[in-house]
Amino acid sequence: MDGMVTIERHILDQEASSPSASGVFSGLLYEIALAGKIIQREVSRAGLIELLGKTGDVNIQGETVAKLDEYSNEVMVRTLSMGNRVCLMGSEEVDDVIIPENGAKQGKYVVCFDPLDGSSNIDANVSIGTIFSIFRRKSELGTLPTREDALQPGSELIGAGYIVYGSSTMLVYTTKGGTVDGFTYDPSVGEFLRSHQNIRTPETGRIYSVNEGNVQYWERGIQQFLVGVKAEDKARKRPYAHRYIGSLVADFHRNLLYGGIFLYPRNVRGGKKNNGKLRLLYEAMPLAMVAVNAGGGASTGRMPILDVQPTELHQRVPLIIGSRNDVDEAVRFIAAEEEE
Ligand code: AHM
Ligand code: MG
Repeated sequence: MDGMVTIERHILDQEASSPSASGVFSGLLYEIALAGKIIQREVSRAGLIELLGKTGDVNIQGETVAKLDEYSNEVMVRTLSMGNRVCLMGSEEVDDVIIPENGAKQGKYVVCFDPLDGSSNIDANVSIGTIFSIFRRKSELGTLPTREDALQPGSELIGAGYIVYGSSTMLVYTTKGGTVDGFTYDPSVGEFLRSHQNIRTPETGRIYSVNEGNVQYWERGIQQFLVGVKAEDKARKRPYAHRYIGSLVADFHRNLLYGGIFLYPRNVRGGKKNNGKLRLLYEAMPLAMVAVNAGGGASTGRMPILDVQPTELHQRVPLIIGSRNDVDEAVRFIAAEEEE
């Protein structure tokens, strides 16, 4: 930790160095951090609630137990609706876009989020996370927002990041053209403190992360890339280690720090996921912005994730993300197979 810089201080410092900053965006980031604190409190009690809340679904405080992902969604929507900064939200938990009553006309920003990704892992105490994308609104200020406000490509992102609820809780975020910075939550002071300044991901990794049980369904380029990362090649430090938690934020975060590649390919021979599994707007795109700003890469296999124009709020996209040289190599394998 560098001299106990809170996330608030960090955001204010960044704002001070950008003459056009209005403070509204900073307020929005701070709201996301606040939502993260509230969600982490509940996540850290999940086992206890399970233990004590079984009879009649009532927790120790006498409140009805909501599913944690629904609860996290509620927290995000309420927190982001507070300051009239947001005109429209998109959440993995909600079919249509969410328009907050107060900010609809005057809110300058659009936020898409997965409030609790990897929630099927909760019962096993495995790390889970919140992922968010921030855009400027497209529709005119003073009017009602439209669905198109959410359907913006990654090149329009002005901020993105995630919160991982792991052995400690950590918030990682980046802004357009900015650095990637990480903040670890200190429960004793109730603050996110800057712990990782200007994160850079290794250009070449040593880990590959993929649900390899599905390898039979994938295109040949991916299959051959995977054969390559497992083949012994001392000069290239191969074989890579295989690590797969099955919780996107946790798998991504580990690879960001240590170097590695995460893949969730599309199925081309059977299986249902012909666009992969992960969602463009609030899973692939925000992590792509973090990866790219940390010196890494992110691709669908055919184009950069940040160039994909969304057509639907919940659209899925194949995802290859992580260390730049590894992502580039996977993309080359796919292209080579297509030429044949
Ligand atoms: P979810 O949004 O329903 O939680 O699903 C997303 C999760 C990701 O966290 C993870 O990368 C992926 O599903 C794992 O999928 P699989 O079990 O098919 O490997
Ligand atoms: Mg998810």
